Amino acid sequence: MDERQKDINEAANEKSRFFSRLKLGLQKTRDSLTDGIDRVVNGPAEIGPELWEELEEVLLVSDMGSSVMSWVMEELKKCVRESLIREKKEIIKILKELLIRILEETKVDEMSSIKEPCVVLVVGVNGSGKTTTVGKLAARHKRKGERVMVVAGDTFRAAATEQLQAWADQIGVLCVSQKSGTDPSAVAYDAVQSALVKKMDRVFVDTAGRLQTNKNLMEELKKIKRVVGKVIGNAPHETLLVLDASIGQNSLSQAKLFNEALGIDGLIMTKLDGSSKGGILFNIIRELKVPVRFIGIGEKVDDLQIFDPRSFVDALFD
Ligand SMILES: Nc1nc2c(ncn2[C@@H]2O[C@H](COP(=O)(O)OP(=O)(O)OP(=O)(O)O)[C@@H](O)[C@H]2O)c(=O)[nH]1
Ligand SMILES: [Mg+2]
Repeated sequence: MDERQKDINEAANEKSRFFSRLKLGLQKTRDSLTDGIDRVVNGPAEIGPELWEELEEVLLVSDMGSSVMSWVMEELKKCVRESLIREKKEIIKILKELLIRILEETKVDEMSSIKEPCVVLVVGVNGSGKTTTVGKLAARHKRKGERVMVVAGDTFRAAATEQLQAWADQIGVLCVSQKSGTDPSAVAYDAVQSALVKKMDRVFVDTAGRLQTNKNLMEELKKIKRVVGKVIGNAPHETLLVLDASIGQNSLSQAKLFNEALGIDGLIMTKLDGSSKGGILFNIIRELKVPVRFIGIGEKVDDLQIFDPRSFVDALFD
C-alpha cells in the first residue's frame, strides 16, 4: 500500500472513530427521540392525523420545543401533499433533512486564526462544564501546534484555580492565575497583556459560574469584556456560552439572557452523553440563531467535538 493510500485509510478510520464516539455519546437521545420516531413510523397508524399526532408527541418530549415541532410537522405534511412522501418509511428520510436544515441555519467554520492572540471568553451558569471545556479546547488548539494560555478568571469558587491548573498541567499549556478573591477583570487584563508579550496564539478565559438573572454578576462579565478590549482592540474575539444539555428547556432561557447581556458568539452544549434531551439543540438554534460550535460528549479531554449538523443528525438516526 502506498503512502497516499495509507493516509486516506487513516483519515477514514479517524472519521469512523469520531462518528462511533458521537453515536455512543448521543445514546440517550437516540433512545428517546430516534427510537420513538421509529416506533411511530413502524407502528400501525397509516399516514394521516393519528400518525402526525404520535410524531408530534415524540418530538415534543425530546425538548425540541413547540416552534421546531410545528415547523417540522408542517413541512412533513406539505411533502405528503406534494407526493414527496408516499410510503411511511420515507418520513424518516425527510425528517432527517428537515432537522439538518434547522441546524444549518447558523453553521460556521472553526475559529479562524488571527495575528494577535485570539481571546476566547467562556461563560455559563454554575457547573455547566466551563472549566472542563476550557481544558478540552486548550488541548485541541495545542494539538494544532498553537501557543495556548488558559486564564483562571474564576477567583470566587474555592479550588477553581487548582482545577484549571490541573488541566493545564495535563495538556502542557500555560495557566495564569492570581490569588483567590482578586477582581476577575484584573486577572483577565493582566493575562491578556502577558499573552501579547509572550506572543500566544490563543487565550481561553475561564469564568466563575453565575445565574443569568444575577445582574451584578452579569455586569462583572461585561467588565471583563471591556477591559480585555482595552488591551487588544477586538478582544474578546469570541464569547462562548457553555450550556448543560441535561437541563433541557431551562437552558433556552439561560442562553437568551446571557446573549442579551453579553452578545454570545457561539454555544457549547456539554453533557450530551448524560442527557436524553439532545433535542434542545434544535430549539436553541431556532430561537436564538446563535451557532453551536462544539458539543461535549464525556468528561475526558477528547470528548469535545466540533458541532457538525449532518454528523449530529446522522449519529441520531443511523
Ligand atoms: N458526562 C459529561 N460530564 C461533563 C461534560 N463536561 C463537563 N462535565 C462534568 O461536569 C462537572 C462540572 O464541570 P466543570 O467544568 O467543573 O463545570 P464549571 O462550569 O466550570 O463549574 P463552576 O466553575 O463550578 O461553575 C464535572 O464533573 C465535569 O467532569 C460532558 O460533556 N459530559
Ligand atoms: Mg469552573
